[in-house]
Amino acid sequence: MTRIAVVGDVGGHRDELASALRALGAADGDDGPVLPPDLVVVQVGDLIDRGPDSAGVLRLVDGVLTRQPAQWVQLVGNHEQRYVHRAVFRWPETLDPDSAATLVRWWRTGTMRAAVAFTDASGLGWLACHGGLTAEYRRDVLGRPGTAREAAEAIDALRFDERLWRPGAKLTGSPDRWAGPVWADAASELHPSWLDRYAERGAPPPFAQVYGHSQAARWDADVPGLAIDRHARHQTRTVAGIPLVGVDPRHGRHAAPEWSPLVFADATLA
Ligand SMILES: [Mn+2]
Repeated sequence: MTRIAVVGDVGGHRDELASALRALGAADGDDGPVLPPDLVVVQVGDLIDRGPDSAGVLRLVDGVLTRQPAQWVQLVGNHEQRYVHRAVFRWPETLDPDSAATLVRWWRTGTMRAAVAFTDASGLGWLACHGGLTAEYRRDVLGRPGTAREAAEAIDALRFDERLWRPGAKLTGSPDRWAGPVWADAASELHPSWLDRYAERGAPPPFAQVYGHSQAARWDADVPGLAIDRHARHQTRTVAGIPLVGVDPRHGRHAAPEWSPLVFADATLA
């Protein structure tokens, strides 16, 4: 059986990523981490920027993708978007040319994707993408996929389509229920979208989701209906029994004091 570890935004913190992998059982090989055979890592995007060593993060991940390609799923975040699509926002840091070329190669070859699906031990389907999928984007852009797997395939089919990158409140300042899966903001777009759909029509989300990019609340907040794990740095909103889990540890220039990947025992990649 497979353990799936969903790793939140890394933000250029190579040492944090390496120690998280070590805690998951990775060995320190001569060329970088070697994952144990039962482990698949899903990284939700935003590997780069903010922290001290974006280039080192990309070298580490590129090594695992080369040596153990079946055991690492790399998703695209809006920080990678600057290199594989267009720089739609300004950022004070710029990758060196080799690092930028790595991202472009991953995107062109399909090594880096926009979404992935898996099934947990209870049989629940999960969609993973950088920002999360709103109910409106699922309905109007993707054509109502009924399963996490169909949703992931529909999102990935947009990899060279402008609609994949549709921005939301984090870029424009105005909440947009049609914000795309790279940009949707948990507090103002993703959570209200599914909560309203359920409140209006009694329709539960068709699958669970795990995403990075933003968190719905501050770590010290006390929000009804939102479970905040301050140690792991996960935030879970449950809509009609279906979880939406944010895993962005929100590292800044300095790493979060504590954080962990979200681990699913006995899961199956779609
Ligand atoms: Mn992001």
